[in-house]
Amino acid sequence: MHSLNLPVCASPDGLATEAWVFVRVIDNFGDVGVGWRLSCLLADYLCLRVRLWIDDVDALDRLVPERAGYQAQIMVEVWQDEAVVQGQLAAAADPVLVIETFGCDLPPAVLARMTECRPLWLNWEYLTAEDWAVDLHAMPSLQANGLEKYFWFMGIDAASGGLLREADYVAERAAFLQQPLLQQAFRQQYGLPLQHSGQLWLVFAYASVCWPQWMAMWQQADTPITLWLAGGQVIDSLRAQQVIPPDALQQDGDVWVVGKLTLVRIPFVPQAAFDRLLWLADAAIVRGEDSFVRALWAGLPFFWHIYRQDDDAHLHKLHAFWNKATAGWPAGLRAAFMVLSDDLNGAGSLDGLRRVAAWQDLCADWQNWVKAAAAWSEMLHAQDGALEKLARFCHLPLK
Ligand code: TRH
Repeated sequence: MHSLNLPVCASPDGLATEAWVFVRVIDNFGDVGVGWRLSCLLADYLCLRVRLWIDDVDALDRLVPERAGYQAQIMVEVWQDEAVVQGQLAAAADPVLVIETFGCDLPPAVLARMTECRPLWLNWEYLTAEDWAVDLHAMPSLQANGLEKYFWFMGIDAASGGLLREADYVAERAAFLQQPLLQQAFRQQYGLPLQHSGQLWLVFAYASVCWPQWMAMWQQADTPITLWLAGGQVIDSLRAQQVIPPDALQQDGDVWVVGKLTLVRIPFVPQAAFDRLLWLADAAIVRGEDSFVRALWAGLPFFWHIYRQDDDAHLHKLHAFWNKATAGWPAGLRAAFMVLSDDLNGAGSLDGLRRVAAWQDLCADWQNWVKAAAAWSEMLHAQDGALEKLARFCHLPLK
C-alpha cells in the first residue's frame, strides 16, 4: 500500500497540499465529466488543492458554467504544448498525488518534476465490472522514470476502486424528492415542462439506428410515455431517419407528440444539476460512464446505451455489468430486460413483434424492476466509494 509522506491539510507552510489531475477529452463529455467530478471530490473530501490540466476547456465550460466559484479549490490549467506546461509548473507547488485519467500520457516536464517530488501516481481507468479489472486494481507498474504508477479501476465489486459519489448524495436526493416546490423550481429554472403525461423517461443516449424501432415499440405500449431527450444525439438520429420532420424538436423545450408518446427536447444542464433530471424521472436510458454511475446512485430502472468500441469490446463490459446486477432478478424480468438491453446496444436481432413482446413483459414486471433497481443501488451505496478507498490507499484523512 502506498503511503504519502505529508499529512494533508497540515503542510509545513500552511498551504493546502496539491493534487494534479490530467484530462484529455477524446469526445463527448465523459472524460471531462469524470475528471471534473474527481477533482471536486479530491478537493471536497481529501482537503487537496487540485490543479486540473485539461486540453478542452470549452467542454468543461459546458459542464461547469460557473467555474469561478471553485477557483479556491480547483485551479484549471489549459493543457497545451510543453513550453506552456513548463511555465505552469514553475508556478505550481509539488504535488502529493498525480492522477492521469484514462491513460492520457503525462507531459515530459511533469514526469521529470515527479522524479524529484515522488508523488503517488495513479492511472484512473475506465469503469468496468469485468473480473480482470478487479484483479488489476491498485497494482503497481514500474515506469521509465523509475516511479511506480498504480492502476485505479473504478467498479462495482467490493474489491474494485469503487465509484465516485458525493458524501451528501443521499441527503440531497431525499431533500429534493420530499419537496415538490424544489422540484417545480428546478423545472422552471431550466425550462423543463412543469407536468408530463404517463411514465417519464430521461433519455441521454447516442445516435443509433435503433431509435425508430424503439419509437415504434413505445407507440404500441399500453400506457402514455414522455421522453425527455437530452444531449441532442437521439433527436439527430430520429431526424436523419425521418421519424420526425426536419423542423421538429429543434429548440430546447420543443415537444413532439405521436399517439401516446411525447418527446421533449430538454436543455443541457450543468453537471451539478444532472442528478435532478434522474431524480424526476421514473426510468432512464443513460450512456458513457459518468451518467451511468449517476443512474446507479439514483436507484431507478434504467438501460445503459454503452459507448461503442472496436471489436464489440463494449458488449463484454455491458454483459459483465448486467450479469452481476441482474443475478437475483425474477427470471421473466431478467429475460425481458436482457433482450431489450442487447437490442438497444446492437447485439442480437429482434423483430418488431418480439421487441414489443419484450417491452410488454418488462412493463408487466414494472414494480419488480423498480424494487430490483433500488435494491442494487442501496447495496452500492452501502459500499465504500472511490474516495473512501483512495483515502485508505494513500493514508489521507477524509474531511
Ligand atoms: O458524454 P459521454 O458519452 O462521454 C463519454 C465519452 O464519449 C468518452 O470518450 C467515452 O470514453 C466515455 O463516454 C465512455 O457520457 P458520460 O460519461 O455519461 O458523460 C456525460 C456527462 O455529461 C456526465 O458527467 C453528465 C453530464 N451532463 C450534464 O452535465 N448535463 C446534461 O444536461 C447532460 C445530458 C449530461
